[in-house]
Amino acid sequence: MEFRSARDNQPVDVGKVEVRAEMAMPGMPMVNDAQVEATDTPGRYAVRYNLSMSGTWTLNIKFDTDKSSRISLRVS
Ligand SMILES: [Cu+2]
Repeated sequence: MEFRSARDNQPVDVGKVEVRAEMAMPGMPMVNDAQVEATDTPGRYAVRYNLSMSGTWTLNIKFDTDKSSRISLRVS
């Protein structure tokens, strides 16, 4: 996972990053907290998650103490 500045598209170190994968299934919400490690490259993080089924997951990303973002991840 890579973070870049919207201003100049350069990589940005965003400090601590947390990633939680969620799948909203009726009656059976699924959640997995990913392992996130900073790499030697500023702004680039290694993310490992364990997703127990295929389908569309939402990655909830927290970073830089007070910012967050969501992305959809299609797993097949
Ligand atoms: Cu599921």
